[in-house]
Amino acid sequence: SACSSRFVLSQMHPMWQEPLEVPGGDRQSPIDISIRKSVFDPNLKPLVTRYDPRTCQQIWNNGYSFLVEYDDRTDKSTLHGGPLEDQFRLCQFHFHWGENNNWGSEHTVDRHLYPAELHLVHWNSDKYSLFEEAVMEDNGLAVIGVFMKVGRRHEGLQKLVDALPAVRHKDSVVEFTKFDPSCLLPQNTNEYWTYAGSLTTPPLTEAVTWIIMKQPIEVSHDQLAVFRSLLFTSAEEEVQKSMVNNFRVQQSLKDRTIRSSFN
Ligand code: SG4
Ligand code: ZN
Repeated sequence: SACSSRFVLSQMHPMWQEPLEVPGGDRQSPIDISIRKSVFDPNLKPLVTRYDPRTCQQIWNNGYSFLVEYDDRTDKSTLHGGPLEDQFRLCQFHFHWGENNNWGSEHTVDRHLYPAELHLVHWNSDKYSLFEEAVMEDNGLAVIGVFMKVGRRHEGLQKLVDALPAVRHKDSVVEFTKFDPSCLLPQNTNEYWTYAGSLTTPPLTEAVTWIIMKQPIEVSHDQLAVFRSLLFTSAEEEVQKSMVNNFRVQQSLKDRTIRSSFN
C-alpha cells in the first residue's frame, strides 16, 4: 500500500549522492531559498490538509530515513489548495537531519541551515491511480517541507520518537497507528514558498511541487538525539553506522522562480 515504492530504496546507500546525477536535469532539489529573489504571488491560496489519523499504518527504517506510512488506497488523507490545482493523497512522511544541530535540512533559507527537515509526501490522485505512476510525471507529487529548529520539546512528535527504538536497524518495521500528521505542521501554514523540483533521492524524478513552510516547528535536542540513534545498517552488519546527514547536496536553481504566498 503506502507508496509501494520499496523497490526504489533497495538500490540505495547513504552515500549514493556523490556519483549520481540526472543528465540534463533542470529542476533538481533541494535548493537554497533566497528571500530577496523569491516572488510574492497574490494568487497563491491557503493550503488545505485533511488528514485522517486512521490511515496511519507503520514506521519503516528504509536504510536512509524512517518513514511513517499511510494507507493511500483511497482519498482519506489529502492535500489541495496552495499552488496545487489537483487533489493529492498522503502516502508517507519522513525526515532528513544532521549529526549535530548546525546542519541537517535539505533546503536552506538565505543559506541558513536547520538541524532537520520534515517531508510529507503526497501524489496526484486526480490524475493518477498509483504512486508509481505519479512519480514519473511532472505534476505527480507534492511534498510539504517543514523546517525543525531546536527549542522546546514537541509533544506531537514525542509519540513518534517513543516508537523509534523499535526501528533502530535498517529494514525494521513496526505498527504505528492513529498518528495525525497535521500536528507536525507549524501554526501558520499560510506562509510558504513553492517551486518546481525533484525527489532528493533516486529516482530523482522531476515530479515534485515543493511547498516549504516559512515557519519552522520547535523540537528538543533530546528528540533529535533519538533520530540520531537510528542506524543506516541492518542488524546483521558488523560495522554499525549512525543514521545522520541523510540529506542531498544542494542543486542549482537554474531557470526557476521561487514564489512566496506572503509579502
Ligand atoms: C527519503 O529517502 C524517503 O525515505 C523516500 O521514501 C523518499 O522517496 C525520498 O526520501 C525522497 O523524497 O521528499 N526527500 S523527498 O524528495 O518518496 C520517495 C521512499 O522511497 C520516492 C518510500
Ligand atoms: Zn525527503
